[in-house]
Amino acid sequence: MTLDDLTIETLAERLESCQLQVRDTHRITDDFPGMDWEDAYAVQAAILARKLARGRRLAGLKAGLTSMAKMKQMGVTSPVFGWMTDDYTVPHGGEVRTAELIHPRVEPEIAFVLKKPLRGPGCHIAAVLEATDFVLPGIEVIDSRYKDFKFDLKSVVADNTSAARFVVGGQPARVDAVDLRTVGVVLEKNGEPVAFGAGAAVLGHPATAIAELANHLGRRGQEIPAGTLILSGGITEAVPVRAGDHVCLHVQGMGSTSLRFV
Ligand code: OOG
Ligand code: MG
Repeated sequence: MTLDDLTIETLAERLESCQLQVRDTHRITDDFPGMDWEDAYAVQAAILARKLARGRRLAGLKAGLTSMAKMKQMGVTSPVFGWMTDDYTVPHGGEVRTAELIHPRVEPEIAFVLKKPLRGPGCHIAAVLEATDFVLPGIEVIDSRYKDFKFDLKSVVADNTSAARFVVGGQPARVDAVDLRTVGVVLEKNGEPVAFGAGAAVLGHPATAIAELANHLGRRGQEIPAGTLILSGGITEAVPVRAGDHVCLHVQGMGSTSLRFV
């Protein structure tokens, strides 16, 4: 850590205020070029603490920048991890109020729900599959609090990996009923297919993203509790959306989920 508690708290307040007031800001690494990963995750944790103190509840965890398409789109090279609170949840087929977001984009993802806790280090695909209750389609709505959606890794970690909204739905599948590497995904916007991919786009197998999250938390003495919903990361590049758009994600063998921007 290079930043003191007061600075961490000030940065958390700055980023959360941008989210709540729907305005962007410059990268925090512009002000603190020497900040390290622990600083970045400490800012992210301080934002969560602010929300929990106001009565919000944790609704899930996420891995991001887990596919080549996403890393290339954002110009970065390694996965990042974050969280979603209950107010980020959109019901299956529900509405997102676009005026509450800065410059939203949508991502096709596979969501995991655990029946057993996972703890790293040493967590691997097999442990993840054994601990998974079911998988299902998930659309993540990301909304970077940084100007023009441009950031470096530490800035985006501090900004809770651009998390904003998400929907899950469709047909939950057991992990032995689908091949998560070859499973095909089609993302449609207003009835037009706009992005396609297969599960293997995420680190070769989406369960790897969950294992990496468990290992990341394990290094901090934390685990992923049983029952946790986890988004494993965008399979394709993220697609910009605006008010009036309807977005639907089809995942082979797992049905569809959708949301509408109003
Ligand atoms: C960072 C969050 C990336 C994903 O699924 O790759 C992410 C961003 O691109 O703004 O959630
Ligand atoms: Mg995502």
